[in-house]
Amino acid sequence: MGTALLIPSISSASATDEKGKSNKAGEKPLILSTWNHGLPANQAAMEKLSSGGSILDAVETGVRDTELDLENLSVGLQGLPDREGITTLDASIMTGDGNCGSVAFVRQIKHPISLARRVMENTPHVMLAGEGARQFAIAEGFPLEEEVLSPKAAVEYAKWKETSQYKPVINIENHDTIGMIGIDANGNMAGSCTTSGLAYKMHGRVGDSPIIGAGLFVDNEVGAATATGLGETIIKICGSFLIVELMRQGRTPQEACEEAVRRLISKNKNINDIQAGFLAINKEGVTGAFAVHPGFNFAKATLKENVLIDSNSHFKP
Ligand code: SD4
Repeated sequence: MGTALLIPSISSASATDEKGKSNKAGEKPLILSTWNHGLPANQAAMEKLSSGGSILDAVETGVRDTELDLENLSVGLQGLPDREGITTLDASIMTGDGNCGSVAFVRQIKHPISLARRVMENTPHVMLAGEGARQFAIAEGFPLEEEVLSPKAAVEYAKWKETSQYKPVINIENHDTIGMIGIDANGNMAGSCTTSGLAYKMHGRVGDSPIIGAGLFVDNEVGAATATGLGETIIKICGSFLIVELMRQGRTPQEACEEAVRRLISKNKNINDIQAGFLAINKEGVTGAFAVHPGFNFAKATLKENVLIDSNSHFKP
């Protein structure tokens, strides 16, 4: 992390005057990230941007911070494992000119977001998965981490093994995938998304986060969107792509996020057990956020502040 704090220190106060609502007048530069781990991630991203990094550098740097957070059980190698006890990671990165890269079902890599960036920059492909992604990481000089659960994850996995029942849990302690989208002062956009996915998933399961258009989509001509929550439901509606396309047709970021949530709800009968949340920014720097259920929050950073905001939701508390 840089030495000079180029944005004011983190505030945990919700900006209640804009709870769940878009900021009507856009602002640039701007970074939005899912959940409360978005606060330190935004700070790292803004510092990168303010010290001369590109918006792509900023969104990579920001979520690398979360990938190292030992308290976080849903991002990085300390995340909760699949039902075999193996932690597998998904990540994607995209720039507003349409370049993108992702990795899925990858093991032993501390920074899958940086591996996704290498896929984008150093291969003719968009996505690498599993053993192929790991081999590519080795070729690129990424160290392989020892495959052991973090102490916290090991305790949780042992508890889960007592019943071995799989049920996606919504709003897991307010920690979840980190999706980050940002716009620089010149209107260039980029986004990143990284996760260990659903706890106790089937071995080989891949969620929305590395799927371009589902967990993340960015287009400088329109805007950017990212998602968190039950990935299967987000993939089925191409959530992030849907939001960007709705903005292209004239919806505000807020309206687009709300429409995506309505679409997701209309396609799922067991909606009481499903949480998903979306964030969006348009090319003017206007923002939107919406979730299925209460409990989703996000961090918003400008040059002036970095605040945690409670998202509005379809179902009310
Ligand atoms: C996934 N969307 O793998 C991610 C992780 C998440 O609740 O947000 N889990 O489905």
